[in-house]
Amino acid sequence: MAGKRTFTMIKPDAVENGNIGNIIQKITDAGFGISAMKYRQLTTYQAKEFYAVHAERPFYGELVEYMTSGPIVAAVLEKDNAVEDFRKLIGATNPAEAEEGTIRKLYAESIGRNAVHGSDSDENAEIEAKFHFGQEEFVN
Ligand code: DAT
Ligand code: MG
Repeated sequence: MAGKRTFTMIKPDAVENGNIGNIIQKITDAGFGISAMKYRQLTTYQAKEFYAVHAERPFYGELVEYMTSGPIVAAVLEKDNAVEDFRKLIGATNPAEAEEGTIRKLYAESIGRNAVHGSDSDENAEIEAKFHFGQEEFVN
């Protein structure tokens, strides 16, 4: 289903700050359906694997530590043009540069603690969805 699905995580800062409900509301208000969702704590191994593409970046260690600092909400979202529309909804990686009304502008603390993840391509959306969910966990 190319173009129809994206993958998101509500990251530890947003969970800690009590923003799970606010963020899910923004997502559903924007017209995304939820195909799968779970509340989970990532292990260091899982966080390293999920962000393996950033392994050489200077912030990798900090990123893995942060992503394992508390529970996250992982979800697969459905909508036409899901990847691009969701990246618009979350805003720039650095909340200081994110547009007004975007999820990161509203709820992120900093570039390193930026409230939500959104897949950057259809291919990565499928890889990331499969990383977190088995086929039986999808409602559609
Ligand atoms: P995005 O999450 O917008 O796709 P990315 O894939 O470039 O951004 O980076 C993944 C995550 O790594 C990002 O959400 C937060 C962290 N990160 C990126 N750049 C950073 C930086 N300069 N300092 C600290 N953390 C950073
Ligand atoms: Mg990215």
